[in-house]
Amino acid sequence: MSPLRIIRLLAPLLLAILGAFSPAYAQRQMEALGRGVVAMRTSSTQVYVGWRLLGDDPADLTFNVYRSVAGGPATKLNNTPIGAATNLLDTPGSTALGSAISYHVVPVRGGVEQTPSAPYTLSAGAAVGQQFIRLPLSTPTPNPASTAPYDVKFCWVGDFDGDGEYDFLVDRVPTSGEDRQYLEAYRRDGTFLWRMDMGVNSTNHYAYEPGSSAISVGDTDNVTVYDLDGDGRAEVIVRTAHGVTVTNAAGQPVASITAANNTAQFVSVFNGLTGAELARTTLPNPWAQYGTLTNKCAIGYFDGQRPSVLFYGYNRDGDGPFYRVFSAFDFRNGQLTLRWTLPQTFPGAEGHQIRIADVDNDGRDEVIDIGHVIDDDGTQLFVIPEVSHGRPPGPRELHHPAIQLHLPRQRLLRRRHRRDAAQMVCPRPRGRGPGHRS
Ligand SMILES: [Ca+2]
Ligand SMILES: [Ca+2]
Ligand SMILES: [Ca+2]
Ligand SMILES: [Ca+2]
Repeated sequence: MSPLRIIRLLAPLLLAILGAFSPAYAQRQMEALGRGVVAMRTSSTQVYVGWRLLGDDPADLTFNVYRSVAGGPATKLNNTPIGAATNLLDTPGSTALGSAISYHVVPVRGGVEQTPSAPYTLSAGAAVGQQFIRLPLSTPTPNPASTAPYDVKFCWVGDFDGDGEYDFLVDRVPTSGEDRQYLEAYRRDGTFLWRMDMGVNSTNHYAYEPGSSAISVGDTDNVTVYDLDGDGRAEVIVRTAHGVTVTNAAGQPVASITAANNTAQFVSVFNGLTGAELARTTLPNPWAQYGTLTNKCAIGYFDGQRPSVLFYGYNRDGDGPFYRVFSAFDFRNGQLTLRWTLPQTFPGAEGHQIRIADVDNDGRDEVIDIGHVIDDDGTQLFVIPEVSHGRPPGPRELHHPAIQLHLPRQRLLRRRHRRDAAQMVCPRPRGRGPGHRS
């Protein structure tokens, strides 16, 4: 029998064996997003219009683009449906540019128009090159008792009202002094929804050991936004403590958190539209003897199908070592439960930001923190002791089986490291890296 004939006969068996060992990837619960249409003036005569192609869109989907001036009838801008791009340049004319212009797109499949997108309105006389959305804040200062100017440091996005378009959560933090902090939620059109007063425990903003309910300090946010339960509306997830309260746009109380002391810390899930607290559980702190925890937050699909929220907390023993703990939580059927928690005692191998990715190609997400990776089940996948403090992993290539992480370093690393699940590359670093922390 010829070798070719043998291979042909064995091929089905080999494929069956390979299939048995290949991970079966379940469909991930994703956000229900619309087309995210945006428009901006690129010159005195032209407008860029862009929109979103979704991961589960059919490959043959095309789009029609419509323009409406000053609330007038919509005019189609393209002769044939657009399939090669998700943007176009419009030349609406000087008269139109002096008015508000609304754009929307309509997906086309098999020659039939589907559901139109939400419109995006470019205001009359919009500035050329303005690549952002102006969002008027509800008030110059959310704290009438303070003389400190209040600014915005971080913004989180999620669809609070379920229309498929992102709304906004922003922090309101004093730029000087020791005053309390706030969170504010807005619809995409700027409608103010609710305000969270982080309370008396948010006045200490020391980056390494802030107050028990402080947010947006140093590289820790203690806040994130995501549709955790898949109902089409995003939740707001916050590390809370005694004294946190929420009021709606009319100033009426919506939520209040009390505790027997100022050191107890919780993870709370809030309704993104109303600010009502939906669930709360205790934030594990195995290092309570060194103080409360400040946290970086992330979303990971640790079971391969549904999102969990990760809190990566740390504190410090005086001016000495940092102590860290990673805790993952599930918000399902209205209940917030601890999925796993992993205290860490080894020094270094951490950095200013974390990344979430499926590095071992099993369909479930891992947590990447500079020099170590935590497996989807909360166990340590590997540690590279020589890699110490640094910047977050840079561009990565998401084609499997290898994910490559490029790490800006703060200290020299003299040899290349390889691990089964990831390859870490550090080509001839020179000198001290950016943002060295003494
Ligand atoms: Ca929305
Ligand atoms: Ca939800
Ligand atoms: Ca994985
Ligand atoms: Ca894994």
